[in-house]
Amino acid sequence: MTSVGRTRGALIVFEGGDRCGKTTQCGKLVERLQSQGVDACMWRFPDRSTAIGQAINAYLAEHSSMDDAVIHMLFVANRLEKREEMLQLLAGGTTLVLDRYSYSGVAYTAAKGVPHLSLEYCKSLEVVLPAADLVLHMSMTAEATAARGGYGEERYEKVDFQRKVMEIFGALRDDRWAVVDASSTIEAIHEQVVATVMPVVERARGGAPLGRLWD
Ligand code: NYM
Repeated sequence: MTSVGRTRGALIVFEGGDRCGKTTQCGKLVERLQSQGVDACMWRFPDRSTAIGQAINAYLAEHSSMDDAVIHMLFVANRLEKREEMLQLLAGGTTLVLDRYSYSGVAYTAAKGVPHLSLEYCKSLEVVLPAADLVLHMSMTAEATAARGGYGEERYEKVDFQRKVMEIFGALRDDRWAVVDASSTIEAIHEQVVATVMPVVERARGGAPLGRLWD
């Protein structure tokens, strides 16, 4: 993907298992960025507000069941329907902080171990989307997240499955990923996140090109 100019926003993504504290950290990061004069906003994937997102929500709440390939496609479509808006915001200088993205998409589906839904196949469906400038991997054991409040309310919140998801996140890491110890305190994590994010925001502002997923 080509550079979108000298003032583009950064694409910052939080990833990790369920109940690892991503949403709290996304909110705190956006507040901090804004307080430092950085134009920033937070999105979550799945975006449960769209028609596709509502179908995903029903599936996650176990109010409906779906073929694994179909639900995977819905998660992908839920990102693709936001692609244009995402690119426009970034090009206009807004830093986007995402609570999950395509990395969750491929990790959760590949963790199911369905032969025709391999990691490579899942990746291939999203190559038209921008890559994150930075993925903050909130790392924690599956057992530790299971002890947190609300765990088990949604599909996928099972220790064995989460362990597989975490293994796949580990295999996806490259030099754009930073690992954060999610078992630390909210404030300690936040300070580590801010220190990691600021140089990335500066690089994007300075014209570092936006990448394409999996390149
Ligand atoms: N999830 C999320 C997927 O299976 N595929 C995806 O592409 C995305 C973005 O949905 N268990 C799963 C991961 C989580 C759930 O939960 C969303 P939350 O608490 O809203 O992040």
